[in-house]
Order: sequence, then structure tokens, then C-alpha cells
Amino acid sequence: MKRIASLKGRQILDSRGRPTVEVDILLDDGSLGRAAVPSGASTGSNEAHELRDGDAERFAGLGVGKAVAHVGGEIADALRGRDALDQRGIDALLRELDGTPQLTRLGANAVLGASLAVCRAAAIATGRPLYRRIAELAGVDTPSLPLPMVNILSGGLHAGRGMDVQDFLAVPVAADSTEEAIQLVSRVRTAAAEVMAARGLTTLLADEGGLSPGLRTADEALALLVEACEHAGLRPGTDIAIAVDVAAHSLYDPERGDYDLAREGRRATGAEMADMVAAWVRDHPVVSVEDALDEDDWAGWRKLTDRLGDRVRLIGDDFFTTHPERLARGITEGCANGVLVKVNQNGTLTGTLDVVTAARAAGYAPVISARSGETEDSFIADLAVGTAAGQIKIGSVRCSDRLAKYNQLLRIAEDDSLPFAGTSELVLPEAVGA
Ligand code: 2PG
Ligand code: MG
Repeated sequence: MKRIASLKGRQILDSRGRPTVEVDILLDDGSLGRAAVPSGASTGSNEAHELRDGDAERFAGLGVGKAVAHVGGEIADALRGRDALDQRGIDALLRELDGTPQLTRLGANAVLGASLAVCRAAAIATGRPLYRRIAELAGVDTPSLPLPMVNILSGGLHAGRGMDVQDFLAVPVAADSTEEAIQLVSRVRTAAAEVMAARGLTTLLADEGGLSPGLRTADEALALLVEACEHAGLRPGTDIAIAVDVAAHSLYDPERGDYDLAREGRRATGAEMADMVAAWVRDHPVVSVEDALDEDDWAGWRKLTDRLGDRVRLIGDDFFTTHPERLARGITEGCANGVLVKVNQNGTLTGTLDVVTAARAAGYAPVISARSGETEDSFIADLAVGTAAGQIKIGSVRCSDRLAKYNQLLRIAEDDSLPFAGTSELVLPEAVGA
């Protein structure tokens, strides 16, 4: 028994300078568990609710004073005296206390902060690394180090809509360790900046530390990424593969029922979006495409999965929102073959672990992901290892909010007993990583 003595919430700032919640949990034995909550910009409609104050005078309404007050008030009252080792019981209690499906009343930011802090406190109290504690909760015997997919070029809501598509990422498929993976993508990131500078493009940073060349089409961005790999002395498709996050929900116009590719100067139907993605997969070493279609286009997702699902990972982010029922429906209907996993979309650690377990059981690849608004908290690095998810998406190899997670992976990798997942979760042609 590791009894919770007290909880404290505070408002801190995330990587966009917006308020977010941090929670401290102190146990009777003096162990302190601290966790901070991330926040997205391109969000799905079915995410757990982020409670904001709405007071226009303070942080333009984005303050989290109410959520912080819930942590120190109702949540503290409910959790005081509870056993921090009972993560599942505590998370169930938090949900019950809130009483709404999307944690609207207390705020998913308040609930998640408490949930993650409980886990960290329990790890500290039992003298184990966080990823070991998570593995125990997830029922994972062999934790593993994930293959990162690393943002190199940014568009969409992370880069002032400078490009229509949100993320172009490098996947270091030739890497056989975390250190090698980070080294390879760092070379690509640096080379991309050099190629862009030589073309007179701005190399200022987007929200996740990526570059935003403001190119007109996704094809041009893919070609630039391929060129950056070559400039770095790496073989596109063999050393470095490409992942794309379309974030199509933020392009979708529900009134007209089509997608606004404003930068490209055209509109596209769902079928045209699918054709575009199929052409990327045909013409470039693309191994993973996230949110190619809107969050509610179940039929379109199914068709796309039938068409490309044996060649590429089709990942649902805004589509699934780390929601067990949406994932279950996707599995039943044959939509996607991978799921982005974001703790704050779900709202509790246990709920998140259950989504990973359900994905695994159905052969869907889970990708543990950061949000575009992050903090110095590195929890998701341990989460990816502890769940043996196989892949992680953190952002670029720039900015301390991102590096906190990469650096934590480097620390965890000092545990020689942990295998590196490598390309085990990718659907790959044989030449890749050879
Ligand atoms: C995404 C994430 C991270 P956001 O769409 O996958 O890149 O962005 O946190 O803004 O939803
Ligand atoms: Mg996404």
C-alpha cells in the first residue's frame, strides 16, 4: 500500500506559451509524483474535454484555473488516503467522480494530470523506472524501445497553414538502436534546413520544432524530404522512410462535404484525397499515412484501408481520438490499421493503456504520440517503452519540450535488456532498412 497524502495542481505554460495543468501527488512515504498535461491544436471532435477558464482578460480565455481548482478540491478529496498502486481503481474513481463521458465537468486536463502523477508516484515509491511500472499496468512482459517518426516539415495548424498537409516525418528504418535512430533523423533535419536555406526558404521553426517551407503541394514537400535525405548522405526508402500526417479533419469543410486545399488552390473530394494518398505511396517511400480523411468518413476510411492497408500503415488520430468505442468500431468495420495514442485524448492512463491493448489484439499498430502543445514532461517516452508500442511520434529533434522525450528515450536505452522495436510495426517492402 502506497497511500496518497496530498494533491496539488498548478497552472504552468506549454510550448506555445499557453496555460496547462501540472499535478503534484505526495505519498505518505514522501514520494512525489509530478505530471504535466499536453494540448493539441489540430484536435478531433471526440477528444476528452480540455477545461479552459474562458476569462478573456487572462491568457485570452485559455487559463486553466478551474481545472487546477478541481485538482486541489474534489480530486484531492477523492484520492487522499487511496493506494497509489491501484491505478485502475483510481482512474475508475476519477471517471465516476467526473460523471460525464468526455470528462467535461472536472476537465480531462485535471483528471489526466492526476492519473499520470499517480503512476509516477507509484513508480518512485516502488523504486522502479516509470516504464517498468507502466509495463506492469499494461501487462507487458517485454518492454521495448520504439522507432520514432520525426517531424521534419510542418504545415497545417502547426505552421500557420503554410502548407495544407500538417506533418512530413522521417522514419529511420535503417536504425538498430534509439541512439542510431535519433542520429539519422537529426542528419535529415539539419540537411533539410540546409537545402531550404540554399533555396532561399525560411528555416524558422513551426510548433513542433519542424521546418515550414510553405510549399504549394504535398508532392513538393515529399520531394524536398527525399532531397534532404540524399543531401545527408542517406538512402531514401532504405535508410529513411517517410510518414505523413494529413490532419484531414482540419481541411474538411462539413458544409460543402469536401477538403479545402487552400495552399494548393483547389478543393478535393474524399475520393480525390484517397487518390492523392495512393499516388504518394506509389511515388515516394511513404510507409505511414495518418488522418488521410475526415474523422467521420467511416466509409471512406474503409475503402482506403481496402485499397492501401496491405502496403502502408493508415493511422487514425482525430479519427479514433484514443477512444475505445471509436477504435472498436474501426476494427469491426475494417477502417485503418494503426492508431495514434494520445493520453489527453483519452483522459486517463488506464483508458489509454486499454486502447493500446485493444489495438494490439486486433493487429492495429499503436503509435504513442505527443501533442503540438507540450511541456518538459517526458511521460510518453516511458509510455511507449512500457507498452512496447513499437513507434513514437514526438515532433522534431528541436525544442526542449520535444527533446525532453528523446533524451528520456536515450536514458531508458541504457537498459541493455530492452530490445529496439525497429521496423517491426511497419508494413514494408523488402528493400527498406536493408
Ligand atoms: C497530431 C498532433 C501531433 P496536435 O495531429 O498528430 O503532431 O498534433 O497535437 O495539434 O493534434
Ligand atoms: Mg495527427
